Amino acid sequence: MIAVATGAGISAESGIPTFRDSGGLWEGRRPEDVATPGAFLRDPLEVWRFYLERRKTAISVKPNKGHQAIAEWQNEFLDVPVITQNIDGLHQRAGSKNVLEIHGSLWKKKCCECDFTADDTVTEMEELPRCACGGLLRPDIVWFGESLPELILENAFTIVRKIKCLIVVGTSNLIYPAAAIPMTALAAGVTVIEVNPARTTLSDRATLFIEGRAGDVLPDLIERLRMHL
Ligand code: BV8
Ligand code: ZN
Repeated sequence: MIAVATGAGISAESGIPTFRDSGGLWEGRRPEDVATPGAFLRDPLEVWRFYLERRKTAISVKPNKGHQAIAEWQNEFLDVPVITQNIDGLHQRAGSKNVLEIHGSLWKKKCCECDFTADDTVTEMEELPRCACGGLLRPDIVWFGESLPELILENAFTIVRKIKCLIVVGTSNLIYPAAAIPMTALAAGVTVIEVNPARTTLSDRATLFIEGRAGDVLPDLIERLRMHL
């Protein structure tokens, strides 16, 4: 069984800026200014607007060959879990099932006061959305300093301990606990293949580092994997 762990880099070829590459999302912005509970407390409308902009970008692009290759593997290998740090929903739009969104989703909102959550696709906002309970509604996304959805994270760690091969695509492996996922796989003796045009903190420890873009490497990686699995 194989699983895939993805970061912002897999959506780069679709036209969604990554976080840390030049022209990245955080250029001109500090994550702590827009992706923290404190930022939302300080200026909820500004934070909502940051995410509504990202919704507009995500709506305007399409999944790329990297997303599609993974969706095809799921047909071929049935349950290829996709553990993603991304919130853009492009894996699902490419047809992937079994997607674990460990940092939440751009397409969901939740109440700051009660456990109300709902799908949400608006891209314009005049005034702050409120829950029936009166609480402020916020993007259902994991911000810096917030813990990740426990069950999803636990499931991700369980999966990567028992598979044969984890393919890590398009992440700088800088953000924890997401960056601990490939390390957990390695510690469990799982083959870890990293696909990235640049080396990262994982590259020296990965079983195999394949330098290249997701859309170029993933489609034929499955042919090479098939021989070994
Ligand atoms: C937690 C959702 C504590 C939001 C994200 C101080 C204060 C608070 C916390 C901390 C702190 N110091 C450290 C921490 C911990 C912090 C952390 O790890 N910080 C780092 C800076 C050290 N972690 C957290 O805060 C986490 N929570 O620790 O809570 C706690 C603990 C217990 C109980 C309560 C609380 C929460 C982290 C989640 C933050 N939310 N996203 C949003 O999206 O707006 S993080 C966000 O950034 C992404 O989700 C993703 O995880 C990360 C971006 O990383 P990547 O995806 O890797 O993207 P990046 O741009 O970095 O890299 C792109 C890669 O793609 C590159 O390698 C590039 O070469 C490659 N690439 C480019 N093109 C291609 C490509 N690859 C393939 N093909 C291509 N074509
Ligand atoms: Zn509520």
